[in-house]
Amino acid sequence: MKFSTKAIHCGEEPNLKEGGCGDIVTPIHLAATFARKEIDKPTGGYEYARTNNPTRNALEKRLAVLENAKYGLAFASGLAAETTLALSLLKSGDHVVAFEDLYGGTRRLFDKTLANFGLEFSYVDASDVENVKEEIKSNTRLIWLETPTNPLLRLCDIEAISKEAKQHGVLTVVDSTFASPYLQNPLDLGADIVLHSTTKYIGGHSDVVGGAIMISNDELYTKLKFNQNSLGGVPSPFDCFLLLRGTKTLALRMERHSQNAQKIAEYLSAQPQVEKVIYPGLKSHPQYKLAKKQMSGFGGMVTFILKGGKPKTADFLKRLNVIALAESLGGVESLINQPAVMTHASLAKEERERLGVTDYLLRLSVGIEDYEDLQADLDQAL
Ligand code: P1T
Repeated sequence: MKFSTKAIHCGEEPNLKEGGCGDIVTPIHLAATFARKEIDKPTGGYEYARTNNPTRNALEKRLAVLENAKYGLAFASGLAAETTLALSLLKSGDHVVAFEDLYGGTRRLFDKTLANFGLEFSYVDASDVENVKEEIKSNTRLIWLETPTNPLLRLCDIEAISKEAKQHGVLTVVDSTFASPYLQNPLDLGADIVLHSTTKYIGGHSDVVGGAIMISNDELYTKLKFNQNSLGGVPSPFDCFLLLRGTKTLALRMERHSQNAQKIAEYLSAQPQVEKVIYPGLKSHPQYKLAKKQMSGFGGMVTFILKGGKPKTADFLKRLNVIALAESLGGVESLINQPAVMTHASLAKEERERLGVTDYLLRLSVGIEDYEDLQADLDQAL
C-alpha cells in the first residue's frame, strides 16, 4: 500500500469477528483497567491502561507503518518520548553527540535535567558529517539529530551519519518532527530510531500534545516498551483518537503546507523589508541538494529576519491578523514565533547568537489556509 492508504487503514481494521460491531473508527477505550476471567492471565491481552490500551495500540501500529518501522510507541508529549528514550538507552557516564541546533526544550532536557544524572552532551554542527565523527569518543552511545532543525532549518545527512555511527557501534536517533513521516523516513536511510513530537504535523490541528518513537530493533523496542510503562509518560485514549484521526489527512496536509511554504519563501525573498529567508526549497539554501535527496518535499517551515531589528519586528508581529503569534507548529493554521523569547528562550544568549538564533529571527509555520490570504496578511504587515 502507498502512504495515504496505510495512513487511513493500518492499525484500524473494523472488527467483523463474532461480537464485534464493525465500527470503521477505533473506539476511544476509556477503561483504566480490564477485568480478567482467570487470576493469572489478562483477558484479551489487556490488564491496566498505562501498560496497554486498545486505542493507543491502534495508534502505535499506524505510527510504525508510516515510518516503515516494526514498532511504534506513543507518549504523552515529544519530551516524554525523548526522556523515555534517554533513560532507556543511557546510563551515568555515557556521552551523546547532538546536533547543536535543536528545539530549545530538547537542549533544556539535556543540559538542565539529564546532565544532573551524569550524562554528557557535546553539540556539533552535524551538517558536516566530519564534525560528528570527530566528536565520537569511547563512551559515546548515541548520536542525536534533528533534521530539518528547529528553528534554523539546517539539514544533516542521515545516511552518511548513520553509516559512520554504525562503524563505532553508536546508535543514531533522528527527531524528524519538522519533516513528518510523509516527507522523510530516517529508518530507511539507516537511522536506528525515529522520534516525533506528534503535537505537530501528525496531530495537525493544534489540539493535542503527544510524542512517538518508531523503531525496528527487537531488543531496543523491548527496553523502550518496558520504560514506557515503568516511567509512565503515556498519552490518554482521547489524545490517541485525535492522533489517529490526524494521520489520515497527513499526506494531503503536507502537500499543501509545502506548496504554501515554497510560495511564501519566494515571496518573502523578493521583499525589500526582508533581510534573509531560510527554506530548504530555495536554491539559496546551503543544503538544497541534500533536501532533494533525503526528503520528498521541503515542508511547511520558513525562517526569516526582517530589516530594522526590534521596532520593525514588533510592529510586523502586531499587525498580523490571519497568522497568530504562538509557539508550536505543524497545525492547519499558520503560526509565527520569535524563538529568542519564545521556543528557545531557555538557551543562553551567547549560545543562541553563536548558533544564529538571533534576537529578531522569526519562524513561520505555514498553515494550509488559502495562499492568497497568507500573502495578503504578510503584505499588509510588511
Ligand atoms: O512539545 P512536545 O510535544 O513535548 O515536543 C517537543 C519537541 C521535540 N522536537 C521538536 C523538533 C520540537 O519542535 C518539539 C516542540 N517544539 C515546539 C513546541 C516549538 O514551538 O518549536
